[in-house]
Amino acid sequence: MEILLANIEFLIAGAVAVIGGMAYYFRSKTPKELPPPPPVKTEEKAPSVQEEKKPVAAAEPKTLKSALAKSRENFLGRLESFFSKAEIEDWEEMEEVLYTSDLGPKTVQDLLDYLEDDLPAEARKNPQAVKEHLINKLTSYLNAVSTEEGTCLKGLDSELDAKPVVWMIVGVNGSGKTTTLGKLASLLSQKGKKVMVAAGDTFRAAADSQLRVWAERAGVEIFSPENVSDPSAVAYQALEKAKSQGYDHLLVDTAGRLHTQKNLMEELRKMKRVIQKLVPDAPHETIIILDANNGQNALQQAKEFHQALDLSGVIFTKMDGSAKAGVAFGVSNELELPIKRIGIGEKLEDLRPFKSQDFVESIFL
Ligand SMILES: Nc1nc2c(ncn2[C@@H]2O[C@H](COP(=O)(O)OP(=O)(O)OP(=O)(O)O)[C@@H](O)[C@H]2O)c(=O)[nH]1
Ligand SMILES: [Mg+2]
Repeated sequence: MEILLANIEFLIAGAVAVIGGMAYYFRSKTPKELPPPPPVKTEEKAPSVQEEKKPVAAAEPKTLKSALAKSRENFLGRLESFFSKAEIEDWEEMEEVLYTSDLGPKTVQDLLDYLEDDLPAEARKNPQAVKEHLINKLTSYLNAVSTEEGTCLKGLDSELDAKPVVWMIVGVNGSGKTTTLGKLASLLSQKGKKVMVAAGDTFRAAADSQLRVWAERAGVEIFSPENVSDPSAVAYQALEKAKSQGYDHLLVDTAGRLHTQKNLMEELRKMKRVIQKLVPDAPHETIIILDANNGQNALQQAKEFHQALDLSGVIFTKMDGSAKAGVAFGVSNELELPIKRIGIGEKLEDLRPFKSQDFVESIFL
C-alpha cells in the first residue's frame, strides 16, 4: 500500500513538473509576453565621426544606353545567335526573328528586300556584312525623318512667328501625355516663355489636379474652367485668353482615347477645327505620345491618329524599361513621322532630344 501511495505521489509530482515546464516553455514563446525592447535613447545614438551622414552624391543622369538595355537585349540579343556564328546558315530563321520584333511587318519586308537586292547571295552568309547592312538601313529610316529640322519643336528649339504657338498633345490612355506636356511647359518656361496649359482632359476626374501640379512645378498658368465638359470649348476659351493676354505658348492636354474609338477621335478633330477658327495655322505642334512598351500597337495608334489629325511628330515615352523600342524604326519608316523627343524616365531631365545615331548605337553597338 505504502509503495502504491509513494508511486502515485511520484507520478503526480512528475506530472506537475512536466505541466509546469510546458507552461514555462509556452509562456516564454508567447510574443506578447516578451519584454519590450529597451528604449533607445537618442542622445546615446550620437554618431561617431565616421558614422556622420555623408552628403548624398547627386545621382548620375541616366544614359540612353542604360535606358535602352532591355530593347538592346530583345533586339540585338535575339539576332546575336546569327551574327556570332562564322556563317549565317538559316536565313529564314533570321527572318522570323525580325518579323517577331517590334519593327512592324512592312519595315521587315523593306529590310529583307533591301538585303536581298543589295547583298550578293554569298555575302548574305556573312554575319558581319548582314549586320552592317541591317544597321545602316535601320539608321537610314530614322535619318530620313528625324533630321535636325524634323525633330525641332517649334518655339522651343526654334523661333516661330506665332503668338501663341499652339500645341495639341494626344494619345491613348496612360501613354504619358500630361507628364510630357508638363515637362515641355517647364522647358518653355525655363526659356523665359509665357506659357499657358489648358486642361482639355475633361473626362478623367483627377486630370485637372495632375495638370495643376505640373503647372505649379513649371511656374506656368493653367486654364481649367469649372463646369465646362466639352474639351473643344476648353481649348477655344483657353486660346482666346492666351491670344488676348499675350501668351507665347498654349499647350492643350487631351483625354486618353483608343485610336479605334471613332467618336472620340472625331472629338479631337473637332478640337482642331475649333482651334483653327481662332488661329488658322494652328496647332503648330500636334504630337502623339506613344508608350514604347506598346510595340507594334504603338505603330497602329500613330497611324490612326496621324490620319485623323495630321500629326507633326511623335514623342516616345517609357523607353526606359521597355523592351520594344524597335518600334521607333517602324514609325519612322512607315509613317515618316519625326521623333521629336524621347522619355526615359519620369523626371524633367528624362525628356531627351532624339538623335538617330545615339539611338542606333545604344541598341546595336
Ligand atoms: N518610366 C517612365 N514613366 C513615365 C514616362 N513618361 C510618363 N511616365 C509615367 O506614366 C504614367 C502615366 O503618365 P500620364 O502623364 O498621366 O499619362 P497620360 O497619357 O496623361 O494618361 P491619361 O491622361 O490617363 O490618358 C505616370 O506615372 C508617369 O509618371 C517615361 O518616360 N518613363
Ligand atoms: Mg493625362
